[in-house]
Amino acid sequence: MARLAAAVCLSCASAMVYHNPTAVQSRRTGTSFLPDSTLERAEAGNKIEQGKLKKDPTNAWTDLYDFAAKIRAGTLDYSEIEDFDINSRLKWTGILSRFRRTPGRFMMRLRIPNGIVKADTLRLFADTIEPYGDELGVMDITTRQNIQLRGLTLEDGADLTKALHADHNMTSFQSALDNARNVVGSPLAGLDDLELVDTRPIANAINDLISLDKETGERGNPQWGNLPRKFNIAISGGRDDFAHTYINDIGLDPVPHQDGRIGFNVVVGGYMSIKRVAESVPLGLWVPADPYSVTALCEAILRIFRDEGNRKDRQKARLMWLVEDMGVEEYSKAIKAEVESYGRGVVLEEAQPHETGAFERRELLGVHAQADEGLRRVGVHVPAGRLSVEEARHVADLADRYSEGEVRLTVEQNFILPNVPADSIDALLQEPALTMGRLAVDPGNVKGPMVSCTGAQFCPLAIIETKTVAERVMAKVDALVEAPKPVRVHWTGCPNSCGQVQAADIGLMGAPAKRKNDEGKMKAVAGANIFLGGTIGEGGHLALDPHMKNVPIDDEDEIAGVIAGLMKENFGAVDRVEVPKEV
Ligand code: SRM
Ligand code: SF4
Repeated sequence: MARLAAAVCLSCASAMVYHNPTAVQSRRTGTSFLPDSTLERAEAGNKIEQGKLKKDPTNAWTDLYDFAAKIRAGTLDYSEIEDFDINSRLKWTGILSRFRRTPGRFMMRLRIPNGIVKADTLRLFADTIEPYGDELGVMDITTRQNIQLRGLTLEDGADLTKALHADHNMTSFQSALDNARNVVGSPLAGLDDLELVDTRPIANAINDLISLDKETGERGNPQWGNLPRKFNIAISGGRDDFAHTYINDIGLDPVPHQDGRIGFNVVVGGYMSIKRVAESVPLGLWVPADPYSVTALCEAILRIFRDEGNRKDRQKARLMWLVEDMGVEEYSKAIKAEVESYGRGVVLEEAQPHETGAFERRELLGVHAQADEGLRRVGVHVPAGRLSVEEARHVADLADRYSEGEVRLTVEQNFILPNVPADSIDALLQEPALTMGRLAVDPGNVKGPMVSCTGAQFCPLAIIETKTVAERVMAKVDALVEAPKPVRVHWTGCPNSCGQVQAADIGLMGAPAKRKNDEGKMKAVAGANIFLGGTIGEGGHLALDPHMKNVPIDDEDEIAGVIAGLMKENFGAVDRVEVPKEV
């Protein structure tokens, strides 16, 4: 195979001719960056690898507009678009078909580096999805501090990408399938008196490394457009590890150098999947905490992953497998040498010792002091991360009124309003948007820490419905018990663990279950495996094996009782004396 694979327009099958008037010049494809040995392995690789070689997914960045124009002109309909395009290639644009659950509808996954989004962008999202109605047109905050829009048509998705690129310095490109995902940073960046590193410029620089084509200045970077698998990067700003470095392919853990400079110890390979769940391993390296050095490190890790990662077995293609194949020590040497080979003056040093003094992880929900005495950060609970159009507009309005239009998303699927003047707090807490509906500043220790993946309403891989069930069940649990500290209950619809159940205090993962029906026969019902005792923050650990298996969850009162029981046995919860009004 030629090293520079030809880009082919899907609609007319002619090389390098795009119908999109905005594509002014031909661009390199993802495949064109692969060395011959990698191409050979990809050719003999799994179906996705072969599909990527046949039709380069990075060309979907312009095919999207071509499809949209043809659909609008009535010369193409969804059924005529090839399966690989609909189900795989379009994922490079961040637009994912949800046909299995919602025929004719797509989901759009954004990239929101460090989870920081502006009020006007939220309004654009709300305006885009409003026409799809209350059920389909919703917005989800994800477990990567990101946003997904639902109910879209392909055509509207294409329009939105143009608007995002032109006016919002934002893209959905390269947010799904074999791409590096949204870069997670500290939600308290720049606000916090205990901060070691402001993660914002670093998250933005990594986002640009991944998703900005330096040759053309366009969004979508083909250099990282043919990875063997998904790739996650997280940067922590302090000892709280709000970014969960230990479950990311690259985790940047802030530690001051003995000589006083600030930087990160590098951990790699953390991930969750059906086949295996692994905590990161330390690389023994330290990188200075500036965008220039950190992007060199990420580039080296991505380059070696792209060219050497497993192209045969997708269950063994995440970074951890490559690190283990090479051996941590050899892998670490290779990364250091690669960074030095760039000749940019970046040198990776030996990992630095962690501070060991007592440290209590801070809370994100509720009203908290900031480094600046006159300002407060206010964390708001969004049940299961789901926002209706109306709620999204409320969030934008609150941000405009109290936090200079800025909203910070968290991996717990909530948001923070930063820099709220202390003397505005009373007014903010009385806002109807925070007192009359689902959004709450003080949701309590039972409902508040809940996280839920997408589940069967939209996700084709789900075994159970999650978000709506989780919200109802956790309200019931809240009516049964109160807990002295937040108890993190996570729900995930299948073993892919997008809802990170192994990191939860109590985690429910969709699984088969049975119970006797009225005739005394066993019948299949919605169920879950329940994990217990995952920890987060400094020294966080995953609960690798389920504590209970195949527990029926179809009876919501019953499963609420099971969760309340686990809270009492393990997290100091006690029976509620007074039942909250809303249940
Ligand atoms: Fe995930 C696949 C949703 C975070 C592990 N994930 C999917 C897909 C794309 C499946 C599909 O094809 O439809 C889901 C889309 C459903 C939908 O309509 O929303 C999906 N994942 C999500 C989100 C939306 C869950 C949420 O409700 O927040 C999260 C989006 C994050 C983002 O903004 O990019 C999400 N997924 C995660 C995480 C958590 C994290 O990143 O910290 C994990 C575990 C960590 C990891 O990746 O190591 C995760 N998702 C997976 C996997 C298993 C990966 C593997 O190596 O096998 C899959 C399946 C796959 O890739 O083959 C998957
Ligand atoms: Fe879908 Fe499973 Fe991920 Fe939930 S955990 S979003 S059900 S893939």
